[in-house]
Amino acid sequence: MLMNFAGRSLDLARCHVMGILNVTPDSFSDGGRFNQRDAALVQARRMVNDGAAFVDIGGESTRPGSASISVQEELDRVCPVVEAIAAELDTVISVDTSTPEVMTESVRLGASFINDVRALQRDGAVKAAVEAGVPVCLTHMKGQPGDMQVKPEYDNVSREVASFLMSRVRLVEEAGVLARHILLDPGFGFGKNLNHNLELLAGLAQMRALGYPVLVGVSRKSMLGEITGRDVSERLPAGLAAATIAAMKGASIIRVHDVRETVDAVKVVAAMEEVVQ
Ligand code: YH5
Repeated sequence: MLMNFAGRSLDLARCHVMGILNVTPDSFSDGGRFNQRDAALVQARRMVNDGAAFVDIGGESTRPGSASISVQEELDRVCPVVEAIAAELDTVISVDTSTPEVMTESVRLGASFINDVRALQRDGAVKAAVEAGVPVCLTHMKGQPGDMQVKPEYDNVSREVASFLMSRVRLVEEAGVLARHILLDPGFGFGKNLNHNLELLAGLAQMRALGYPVLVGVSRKSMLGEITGRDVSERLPAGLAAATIAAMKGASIIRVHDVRETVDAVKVVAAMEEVVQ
C-alpha cells in the first residue's frame, strides 16, 4: 500500500512516525524570525535522525481555547521553516493547517502532505488541496478549538466520526482529490471527552476498515493526563502505550512530540507482526 508524497514513496501498510514541529511564538520563547527558523531546523534534524518519516509543521495552535491568527501571520511562521527543511532534510514535510493560502504556498516550497484538522472545510481549502496534488489527512473535529471541549455529546461516537469523515471523503473526491491521496484521523481531543476518545481508540480497526490509511495524534493530550493523573511534561509513558495500541490496530502514521521513543515502540509492533504465525 504505497502512498506517493511528491516523489517519496512510503508503504502505509507499515506504521510510520510523524514528528510535531510547532512554530507558534510560545514554542520558541526568545522570538525573532531567524531564531525561530534555526530553532525549528535543529528540532527537525533531530526528529529525522530519530527516525521520523514525516515532520509536521504547524503555525496555528488548535489547543482547546486557543485564539486564531491571521493568514499572513501563519504564512510568516510556516513558510521559512518549510523552505529551510526542504533544502536540507530527506523527509516528508507535512503542514498542519486549515488555511488554503498556507497549503498552496507550503507545497510550492516543498511540503508534500496537507494535514488539516478541519478536514478542508474552510472556503477554498478543497480547491487548494486539489491543485496542490499531494496526500491529505482529513480529521474529525466537533465544534471549533474555542468551544470544542465544552460538553461534547454523541449518540455513537465511532459511528458519527466515521460518517462525518466519509461524507468529507465523498466531497473531496468529487472535487478531484485522489482516493489514493486520502488519510483519515478520528481527531483525538477535538470535541471529545475521555470516554469518546477511548471508544475511538478501541474502534480504530473499524476506522481502518473504511479503506483509507489512518493517522493518530494522542501525544501529550489531556486524555493521557486524565487517565494517569500526570502533567503534560510527564505523559510520555502513557503516550507510548497509546501509540502501541494504535499501531496494533492498524494506524499508518502516529503523530508525536517524542519521536525517538515512539519509533522504538512502533518497531516492537512491526517486529511482532513480521513473524508468520
Ligand atoms: C491530531 O490529532 N492534533 S494539534 C493539546 C495538547 C497536546 C497536543 C497538552 N494536530 C492533531 O497536538 N493533526 C493536532 O495538550 C493534529 N491529528 C492530526 N492529523 C493538537 C495537539 C495537542 C493538543
